[in-house]
Amino acid sequence: MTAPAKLVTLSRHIHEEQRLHPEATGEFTRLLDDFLIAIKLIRREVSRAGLIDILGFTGGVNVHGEEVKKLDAFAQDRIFKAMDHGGHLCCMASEEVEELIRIPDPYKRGKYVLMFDPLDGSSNIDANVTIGTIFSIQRRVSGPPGSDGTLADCLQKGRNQVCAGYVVYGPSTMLVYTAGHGVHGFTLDPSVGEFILSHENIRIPARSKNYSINEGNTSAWDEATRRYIDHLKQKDPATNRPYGARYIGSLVADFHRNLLYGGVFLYPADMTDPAKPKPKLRLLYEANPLALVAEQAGGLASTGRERILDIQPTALHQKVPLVLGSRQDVEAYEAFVLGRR
Ligand code: P6P
Repeated sequence: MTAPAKLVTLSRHIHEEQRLHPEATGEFTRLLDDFLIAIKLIRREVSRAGLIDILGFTGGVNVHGEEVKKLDAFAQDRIFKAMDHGGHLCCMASEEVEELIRIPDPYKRGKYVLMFDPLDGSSNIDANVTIGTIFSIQRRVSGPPGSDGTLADCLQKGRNQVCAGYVVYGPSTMLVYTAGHGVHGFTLDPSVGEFILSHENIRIPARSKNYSINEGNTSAWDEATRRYIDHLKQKDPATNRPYGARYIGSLVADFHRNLLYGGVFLYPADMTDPAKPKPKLRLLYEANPLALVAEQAGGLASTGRERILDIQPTALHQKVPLVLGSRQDVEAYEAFVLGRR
């Protein structure tokens, strides 16, 4: 990753990326421009979350004439209202909405599908912990142009995604995305409301020194996960040190740190009842988009037995075990799961 000398906004970068897709019509650029509007509004509310009660915005209508809701419902509402009328989408899917989200009449149905987690980790917001928005864009595969999107348009393998990324609302707000030509990070300059290219062509270190997992769940892990984590706690011959433990409990924050510094994030299924594995994280709008970013940055994403991007989804809110990050660390975990170590 090199520090960019040029001053490039996200909109300009997307426009340039667009030129790499011969069939692109500029619609993709306008889709992401609409999405950015929602992100800036979400970031404004997230940045003053602590004040919501103090300033009395705990209900009714705030100074902007907007009904004040829980932040994740607010984020959901802003993304829906920014994206429902642009004519780029045939449908949407959201962590906050049980059913497939139709494009309201009379708006035009477009050729893309947007799936998103509007505010992942929002339970952390009261403690001022970094949270994020995760998004995935697929090209529609069903029905005639202009018709309503269907579940088939959402239930595509992650490898088909045309774009994926996340926004991390931390000390600064960053948007990280890939459209299949590398991973690029943009930091919001709030004084001008522009996302400026700050991390061009992010590459995740092939091997890391940190692991991210909720060790409170140790008793629910399978044997391979227990052996792998115990292995990480032994001194690494290469560094004469064990791996460090880094866990925020906010997926976007944990992943973003691991993407920049190297690291492996694990959320294995709860195996308390081996006959009924209980994974936690969602495939379509958490695992798939972060898996595409990880692989485009030189990393990997796996369930331990299968690469995330190769999974054929079967349900909108399907959950999967997720191991994500530095390539050699994910491969090492897979070796433990497959009994090769
Ligand atoms: P646990 C937040 O609630 C979330 O969905 C992810 O952002 C995070 O990685 C995970 O759950 C944390 O789960 O069980 O460790 O609190």
